[in-house]
Amino acid sequence: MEKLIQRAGSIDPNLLKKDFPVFERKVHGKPLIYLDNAATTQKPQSVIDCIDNYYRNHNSNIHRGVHTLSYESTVMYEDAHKKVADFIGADKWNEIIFTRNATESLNLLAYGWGLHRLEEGDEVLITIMEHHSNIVPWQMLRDLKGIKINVLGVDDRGDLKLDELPDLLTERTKLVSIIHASNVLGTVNPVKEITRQAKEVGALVLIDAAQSIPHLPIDVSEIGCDFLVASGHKMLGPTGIGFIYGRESLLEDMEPFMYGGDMIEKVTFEKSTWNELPWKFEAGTPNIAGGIGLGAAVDYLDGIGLQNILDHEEDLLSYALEKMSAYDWIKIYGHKSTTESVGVISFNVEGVHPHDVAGMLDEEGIAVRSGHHCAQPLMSELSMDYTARISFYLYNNKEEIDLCVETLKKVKKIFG
Ligand code: C6P
Repeated sequence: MEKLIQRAGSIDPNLLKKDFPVFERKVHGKPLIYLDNAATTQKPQSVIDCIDNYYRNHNSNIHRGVHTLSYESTVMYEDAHKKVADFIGADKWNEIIFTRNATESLNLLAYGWGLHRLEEGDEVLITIMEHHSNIVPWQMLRDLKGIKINVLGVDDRGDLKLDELPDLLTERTKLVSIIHASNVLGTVNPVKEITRQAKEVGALVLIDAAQSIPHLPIDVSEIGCDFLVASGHKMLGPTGIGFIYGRESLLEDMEPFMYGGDMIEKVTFEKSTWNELPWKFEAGTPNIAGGIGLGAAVDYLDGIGLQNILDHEEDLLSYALEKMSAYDWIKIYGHKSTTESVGVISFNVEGVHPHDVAGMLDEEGIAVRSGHHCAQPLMSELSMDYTARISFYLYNNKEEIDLCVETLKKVKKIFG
């Protein structure tokens, strides 16, 4: 940790790379250039060691034994909740619920809150930028309960049409559920201002921070939101772990999502009562190793400093945009305004299918994603089916961007 803090202030991606064992391997005989960080991030040695240590030395179930191992596992798992709470500025650690991922978090809120608190005719406001995970659960409630989904659009610069927000917020709006940073365009939405306006009509606010939390400092008390969700694997943590932040009073008032072991206080055949927060929402044996691993990822990110990560990514982003914009056969989506962005660029090479672009980049050891990025409504709004996408993180450098652009030139020559 001390080593990391000393590095804070400016990021040296080449030094940081040494913390990530995956960069020791080659892909097709070439050094790995990992530009698929929006899909998932690589894991530092400290996270891998933490999981290894847990299984080697502490492995045991939590809340279920008085023996030493069970006590240690329980403390480690609860500590991980505390780390996440501190990381996002939550008042209390019991406001953090561990889930499998952002998708499960959103489903938990749709079932636990929406199913019981929304009535026919109530409205949920989302945006056209949403990931499918923040669309489909509300469609389930629309079909089940007769709620209405309103959608805030995006302009051709890739920004939300904020001037249309007041008309979409009505006295029937019970929830505004918005993506913080787009995993397709990189746009960072003004969630604090949107929250302020939502509160004026008495709506709750849910932030999908899956694409923002790994890349910029977030403070839920400053935003003023009621819920926030994210995935561990997009922030250097393990797969299979995500979380919800929820205001304590709302979580207390919510119904459980899953029923069974550990989420109960007392069970009789006549009636069962629920455990205290956050365990009411963590039924069954949880992903203990994953939770502890997420805590280690938070320690690592804290050691680097989120502002440093953001500054580094902004530098990479403007460098990449400048390089790529030099070629009129590269079509870049979004990034046309001065709004804050995270390091995500969706693009197409004229006349070449994005899967071919990604395939040829892979030949050079460069990992990017191609496809619809689980955001089909946004894709169709911007008149595209698929794109290639590069996405940066703290271990990427400018030489990697140069190599990527050089390879795109080859792609154009061969396929275009
Ligand atoms: N986006 C991407 O390649 P899960 O899959 O549950 O961990 O995360 C879902 C999710 C929700 N919201 C946003 C903004 C996201 O970016 C994601 C995950 C990945 O863009 C995988 S589809």
